[in-house]
Formats: sequence, C-alpha cells, structure tokens
Amino acid sequence: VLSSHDKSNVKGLFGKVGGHLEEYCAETLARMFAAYPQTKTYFPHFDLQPGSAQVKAHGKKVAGALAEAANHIDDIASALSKLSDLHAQKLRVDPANFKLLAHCFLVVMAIHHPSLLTPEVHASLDKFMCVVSTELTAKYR
Ligand code: ZNH
Repeated sequence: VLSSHDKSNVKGLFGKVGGHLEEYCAETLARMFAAYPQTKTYFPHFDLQPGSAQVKAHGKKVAGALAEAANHIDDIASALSKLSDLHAQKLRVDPANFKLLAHCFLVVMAIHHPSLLTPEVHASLDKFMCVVSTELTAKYR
C-alpha cells in the first residue's frame, strides 16, 4: 500500500521527468529486451532493435499508462482497469516479467536522474511499480 509519502514522491518524480517519460519507457523496454531476452517472446511481431519505431511507439503507450496511474494514484485500479482486462484476457504476460520491466524502469530513472532517485524515492517508485503490476495481473485466473 502506498503511503501519502510514497504518493507525493512518485508524483513529484513524474512531474520533474515530465515530457521525457516516453523516451525513458522506450529505453526501459530496450534494456529489458537486452538484459532479459525471454521478455522478447511476447513481441514476435515487433522490430526490437533499440530505438526502433515500434519500441518507441510502445514506450509511449507504457509511459501513458504509468502517467495515468500516477495521476490517479488514489485509485490506480480504476485508472488501469481496461489495461488490466487486456493483459489478463489477451496478452497473458507471465507476472514475473512485470518485475523485470519495473527493475529496468528504476535503473533508467536512476541513470537519468541520479540526484532525484534518493533511496527514499527509489523505494516509493518501486512500491508504485508493484501496485501497477499487481493491478495489471489482478484479473488473471
Ligand atoms: Zn504491456 C500492450 C502497459 C507490462 C507485454 N502494455 C500494452 C499497452 C500498454 C501496456 C499501455 C498498449 C495497450 C493498447 O494498445 O491498448 N505493460 C504496460 C505497463 C506494464 C506492462 C504499464 C507494467 C508496468 N507488458 C508488460 C510486460 C510485458 C508486456 C512485463 C511482457 C514482457 N504489453 C505487452 C504486449 C502488448 C502490451 C505484448 C501488446 C503490444 C502490441 O502492440 O502488440
């Protein structure tokens, strides 16, 4: 559960990152595909070279979802409800992969914003990514 402190840390971080979020998410995906090649199996229809148009476009979608979750941080479940349906009914991504994506996202944020990623903000962002991942896999059965 996110504390009020976690919520303000996440909102503050996303606010400062602003328009770079899309680029960071594309970088997160490229890093995930390189570090954990098993994640590529979900994207057989994509050109997965770092910087490919498809990786960029998908980074933009993931960024949109994360921004939406941060903007509705008191009700992430509703904000991500449709996306949760999609992941449960159509994509069926193994939940283990969400941890890999979250880890890569934290690394990318730390690379670009070492001074913002204090241990405290790191912990809040990690919790936020856990909540998002839990929501996106909540309807699996
Ligand atoms: Zn996912 C899709 C988000 C994770 C895989 N995704 C997607 C989208 C979004 C997302 C927004 C789009 C939708 C539409 O179109 O409508 N994801 C997300 C998030 C997360 C995720 C936020 C976390 C955090 N995913 C994930 C993982 C994986 C995935 C981990 C694996 C590895 N997704 C996916 C796929 C898809 C998606 C495969 C589809 C793509 C295409 O386009 O085809």
